[in-house]
Formats: sequence, structure tokens, C-alpha cells
Amino acid sequence: QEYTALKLRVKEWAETAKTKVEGLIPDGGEVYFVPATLRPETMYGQTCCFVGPNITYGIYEAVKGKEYYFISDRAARNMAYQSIMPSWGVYPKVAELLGSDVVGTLVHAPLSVQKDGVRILPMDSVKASKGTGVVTSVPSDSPDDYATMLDLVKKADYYKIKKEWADLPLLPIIETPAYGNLTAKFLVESMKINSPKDAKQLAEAKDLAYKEGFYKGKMCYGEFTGKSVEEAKPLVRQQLIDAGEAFAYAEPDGLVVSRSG
Ligand code: ZZB
Repeated sequence: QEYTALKLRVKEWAETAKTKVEGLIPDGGEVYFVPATLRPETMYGQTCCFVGPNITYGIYEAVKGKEYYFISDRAARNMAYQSIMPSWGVYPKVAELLGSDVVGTLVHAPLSVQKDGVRILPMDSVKASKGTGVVTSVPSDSPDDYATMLDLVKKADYYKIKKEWADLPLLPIIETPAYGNLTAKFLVESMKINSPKDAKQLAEAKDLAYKEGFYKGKMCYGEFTGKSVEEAKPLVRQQLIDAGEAFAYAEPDGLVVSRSG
């Protein structure tokens, strides 16, 4: 799997995170949350970024004294063998935090219409074993994100978040013949998905959204408006990479199995 790893720069830490990070990042150093995405063309519509509240994350030094990535241990290790970390096979960990420690942190999300930044929010279905364990949220086009957003808004107190961190307008980014320009909302409603825990139905909705979006979708927002998603995807990706706001990250699936077998 070739992902686009996006760099969401920390603007303001949540209280718990601030205490744990204090003194560990040098002056002039920036920390980035790094979600792995297969949909760079949807980045305009980011409304928040998810972490698993019970997952343990690290902050790793990626550019000496300058760039620090908030990701899973597993992702840091993989990155160390993809020339993303400063030296081959090495991934210096400067801090360890729980997902719940960083909920409420404000980050800058590249390309997002939320120019003042988006919040780090909890998502129980984030897998520690996939991508970087950090997931950027595009509720207009990702059924999982849309279902989670509804739940966060409905039970903001239970999740210990401010309702307005999750309750943001959906941005139409991609027009499709079958589902209109808010694919995730359309699918979640028409399939009567009531909770982010409806894993089976959400997986089905995700599959439908991917196919319709990729093969029939047309951009209706941003610089590539009018182009097909198939054309726009690599263009947006390259633009982010050229701006230093993203990098390629590959998931080495199957490697471990074949080595031990
Ligand atoms: C933004 C985005 C916008 C995504 C969209 C999807 C969609 P896949 O297909 O199963 O490989 N993701 C990444 N890492 C994790 C994780 N650790 N746990 C849970 N979800 C994760 O899934 C790749 C997508 O799953 C990624 O792309 C990411 O969400 C999420 F409009 O990033 B995506 C129809 C999907 N639309």
C-alpha cells in the first residue's frame, strides 16, 4: 500500500499532552501529527484528525532538531527503513503518549478549508496496526469519518470534547453520479448506518465510496475543479509533497509473514 503521509503541525497542545511534552522538543522544533491517507484529493475537506484513545504513540525525531512525528511505534520503525528518518533503521523516540492525552490538540491541516486549524479527536476504530495509527478525517467522503463525527457531536460530554470541535460543515469536494457531492453522508443515510461500531456496513460503504469516487468522481472544489478524481489524485499529492507538507509512505504488508515462513 502506497500512502500519502500528511504533516499536520501542532499549533497548541491539549493540557495533558503539554505536560508530557514539556522540555522534550528543542526550540525551533515542530511536532507534526502524520496521518496516512489513500485520498489526498479530499484533503480540502479535513475537519479533524483522529487518534485511538487507548493506543500508545511516540514522538520521533525525523529531521534533527527540527521535525518530530507523532505516530505509532510500528510506523516509526517502517519509516526508518524508507529513508524518512535521519539514519537507516534508527527512529529516535523523544516522548511517549496515549491517544487520549492529545485529544483537543489544535493542528494545522494542509489544504483544509479550516484555516485556523482542526482538533485531534478520539476514534475507537483506529487500528494501531495500520498506516501510522493517525487518521485525518474527511466526513464528506469517508463513511467511517462521517459516522464518527455524528457520534462525537451527539455524545460530546461522554467523549470529553467540545461539541464545536466536531460539529463542522461538510464540504462538497467530489461530485459522483450515484451519490451526489457528499458521498459519505449519502451512503451512511441510505444504508441506515447508526453508529461508528457498525463495522461490517461501514466497510461496505467505504468500498462503494472508493469505487464510485475513483472511477466516476469529478472534482467540484479546489484548483483541479472539473478534472476526474483519477487525474486529480496524483496532482494534489505531488503539490503537497512539493510544498513539504506530505511524503510517500509505504506499508510493507506481508514482509513479516514471508520472513518467518
Ligand atoms: C482520508 C480519507 C478520506 C480516507 C476519504 C478515506 C476516504 P484502506 O482502504 O482500508 O487501506 N485509515 C488509515 N489508517 C487507519 C487506521 N490505522 N485505522 C483506521 N483507519 C485508517 O484504508 C485507508 C483509509 O483508511 C485511509 O484513507 C484513512 O482514511 C483510513 F474520503 O484518509 B483515509 C471511502 C474512503 N474515503
